[in-house]
Amino acid sequence: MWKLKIADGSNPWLRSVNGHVGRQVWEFDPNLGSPEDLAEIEKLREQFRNHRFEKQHSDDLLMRFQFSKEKPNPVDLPQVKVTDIEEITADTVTHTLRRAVGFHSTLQAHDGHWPGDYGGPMFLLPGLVFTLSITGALNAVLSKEHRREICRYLYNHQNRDGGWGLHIEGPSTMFGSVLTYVTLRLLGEGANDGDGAMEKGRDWILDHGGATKITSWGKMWLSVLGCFEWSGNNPLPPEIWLLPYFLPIHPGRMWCHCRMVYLPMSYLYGKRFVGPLTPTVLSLRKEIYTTPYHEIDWNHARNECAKEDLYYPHPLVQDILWATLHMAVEPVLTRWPGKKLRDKALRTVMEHVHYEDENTRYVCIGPVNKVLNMLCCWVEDPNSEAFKLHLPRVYDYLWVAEDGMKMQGYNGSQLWDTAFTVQAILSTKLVEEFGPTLQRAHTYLKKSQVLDDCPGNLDYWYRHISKGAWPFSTADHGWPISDCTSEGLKAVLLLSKLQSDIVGEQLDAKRLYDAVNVIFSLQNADGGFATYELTRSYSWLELINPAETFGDIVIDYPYVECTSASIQALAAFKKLYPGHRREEVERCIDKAAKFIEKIQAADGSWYGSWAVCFTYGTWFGVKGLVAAGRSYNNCPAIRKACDFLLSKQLPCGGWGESYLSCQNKVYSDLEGRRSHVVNTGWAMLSLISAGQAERDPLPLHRAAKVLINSQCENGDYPQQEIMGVFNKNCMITYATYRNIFPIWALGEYLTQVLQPKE
Ligand code: LAN
Repeated sequence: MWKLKIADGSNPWLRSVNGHVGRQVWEFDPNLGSPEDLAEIEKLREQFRNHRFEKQHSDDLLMRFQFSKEKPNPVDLPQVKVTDIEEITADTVTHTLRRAVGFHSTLQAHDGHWPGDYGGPMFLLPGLVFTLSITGALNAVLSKEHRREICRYLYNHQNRDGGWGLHIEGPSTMFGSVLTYVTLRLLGEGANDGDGAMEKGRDWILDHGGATKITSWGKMWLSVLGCFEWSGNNPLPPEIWLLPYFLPIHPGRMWCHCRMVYLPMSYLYGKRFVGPLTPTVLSLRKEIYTTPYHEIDWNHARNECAKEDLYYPHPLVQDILWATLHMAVEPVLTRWPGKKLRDKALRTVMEHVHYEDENTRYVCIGPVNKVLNMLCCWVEDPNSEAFKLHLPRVYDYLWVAEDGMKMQGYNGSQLWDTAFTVQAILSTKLVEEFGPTLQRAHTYLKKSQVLDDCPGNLDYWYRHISKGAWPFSTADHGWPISDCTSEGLKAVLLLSKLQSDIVGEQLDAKRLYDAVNVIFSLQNADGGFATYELTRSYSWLELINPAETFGDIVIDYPYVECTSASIQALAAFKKLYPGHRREEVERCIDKAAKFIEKIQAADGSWYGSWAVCFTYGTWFGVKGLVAAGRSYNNCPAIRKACDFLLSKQLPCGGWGESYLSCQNKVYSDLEGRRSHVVNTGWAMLSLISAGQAERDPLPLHRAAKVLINSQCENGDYPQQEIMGVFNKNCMITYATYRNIFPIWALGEYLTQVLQPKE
C-alpha cells in the first residue's frame, strides 16, 4: 500500500537546512495494508474512474484514508443542515465549525503542516519521464508501482475525444496529447494498449495535424528525446546570458520562473543534445506525424502550432527575430570561431544551473526546471555527483491520489496552506480546543522561515535577498515570495498574541523585522508587489514570450494578491510593533493601497492571477484596502467591489466561478450556475471585511447556509472544480482550500456577523 511519509530524510544524498521539515513523499510498502484496506482503496480508484468524465478532480482520498487510520477525529458531533436562514444561529455555526476544524486537524502532519495534492497540470510528468528515460534511470527511480500509478493517472485523465488537455479540466491540446502519449509509450505501453486508449490518443494527434503542431516547449522535449529535429525549434541561444545587464531583454531581468526554465533549455539547445535513439523512439517517429519523418519541413515546423493550443499567438516581431537568429546567427555560433563563444555561454549557463540546484537543495524552483536541470547535469557528466543529488528529490514532486500518481506544480504548498489554516482557525475563536494543532502549525511556520540570503554576490546570480522571507513550500526550497512572506508573517503575528502555553513560544522580534525588511525590499516604484523579485523590466518584453500556451510569463508583474498581502502584513505588524520603521511602514502601505485602487477594473472587481479569479482577486483587493484603513464609507473602490460581488451571488446563495474567467478575463459562472465552497468563502470574507453585516446581512446569511449545508458527514468539504491557476491558462489544485475557506468564512461570519463585539 502507498504511504505518505513526512519530513523523511533517510536517503544519504538528501540535504536539508531544517531537518527536512515539510518534505512529503509517497512510498510504496508491499507489506502495508490489510486485505480490507486494499479493497477499500481499489473501490476509491474504481469510483474515480467510473465518474472521470463528469469530475476530473480527485478528492485526495488516499491521504485521507491513511490519516483516518492514524488519527481519530477529536470531534464527534452529528451533521447539521439548515433549511431556512432563520435556523442559522451562533450555535449551529459553532457546531459546524467544530466539526470542520476537528476534521481538518486530522489532516495535519506531525511536523505541523497540511499536506495535500498540488497537481493539476498535465505537462509535468512527461518532462520527468522523458528525462529518466534518456538518462537510463527510469526503472531505478520509478518502481513498478510508481509506473503503474502514473499510467493509471494518464489514462484516467484522457478526454472523451481521445486527447489530453493542458490540465485535468482542460480540453484536449496537442501539447497535452503528444507528450502524454509519448510518456505512456516510454513507460512501456504499446502503441495499441489501454483497451483502445492509445489508438484513440494517436487518432486525436493525427486528426489535428500531427506533432509538428505541438507548442515550443513540446518541440524542445521531443527534440531532446530524438522524435523531433532541433532545426524545427526556434532558437534558444545561451549567449543571451552573456549580454550586459542594462539591456531590458537580459534574462536576469525576467520572471524567475521564466528565466529558470529557459536557462537549462538553452543549454540543451546550444548543445543540440539528443538522447539515445532507442527502438521506441524510432517507432514514435512513425506514430505521431502525418507525413514520414524524413519528409517533414522542419523550418516550417518552427512556427506551427495547433489552434487548440494557441493562447498567446506569436506576434510578427517574434517570427522575424527567430528567423534572423535561426538563419543568420546560429550558423555562426555553431562553427569556429563563433563556437568559442557558444562554449563560453554554455559554461556560464551550467554555472547558473548548479547555483540553482545547490541553493534549493536540488528541489529547484519548480517542476519544469527541476527535471531540465537534472538532465543538464547528466548531459554534462553522467557520473556527476550533481545528478545523484537530483535523483531523490524527484519524489518531492510526486503525489498519489485515487486517480493515480501525478507530478505536482511545486514541491508542495506547505507554508501557504499552513499560514492560511492558522488564520482560518483563529477566526473561529476555538483556540483552546485546537491548541495542540495551532502549536504544531506554529512550529512549522517558525521552522520554515528562510534564515539567510543565498551565498555569494546576489547581483551576479540575479537573486533578491531572502533572509527573513517565507517560501511557498519548504525552507529547503527556499525561494522567497512576497505574499508568502506576508501570509507567514500575518500568521505568526496572530499567534504571538495568544498564550504561549497554548500555541508555543513566539518568534524572536528580530526575525519579524527581517520579514518586514523583505517586504519593503519587494515594493516596486509604482507601489505594487510582484511575486519573488522586483519587476525588473518592461511589459513589452511579453512580445518575445515564445510559449504559446502561457500568458504573462516574461517578467514578474505586480499583482493585487501580492500587494494586498503585503499591506495586510505590515498593518498587522504596525499594531504590535508601532515603533519599528514606522514611517517606512506607513509609506509602504499608503503607496500599495493607491496601487490597488489604480488597478481595480471598471466593474469594481480585481482580476486575481493565482486562483479563480475575480472572487479571489476581489477578496485581496478589498482586504488590502480595508487593512490600509479604508472603509465602505470613505472609499468608492470598496463600495464598487461590494456591488460587484453582490451582483454575482447565485440564486442558491453561493458563488461559483469557472476557470474560464481566467482565460477570457470575463466573469464566468460554473456550468449550471453551481456554487463552489471556495468562491463562496472568498466572497463572504470580502463582504464581511467591507462591513456588509451592518448594511444588509441577508446575502451573508444566504451564503452561510450554503457553506453549512455543503459540509460532509465527517466534517470534510467536497472537492469541487479546480481553483488554482497560473499564467492565465493553466489550472492547478489547491487541495486544502476546500477546508480552509469554508472554515475561515464561517469563522468570520460567526464572530463578526452573528456575534459582533458591540
Ligand atoms: C505558484 C505557486 C504559488 C503562487 C502564489 C504564492 C500563490 C502567488 O500568490 C504568487 C505566485 C506563486 C508563487 C506561483 C507562481 C507560478 C507557479 C510557480 C505556481 C502557480 C506553482 C507552479 C507555477 C510554475 C510557473 C509552474 C511551472 C510552469 C512554468 C510555466 C514554468
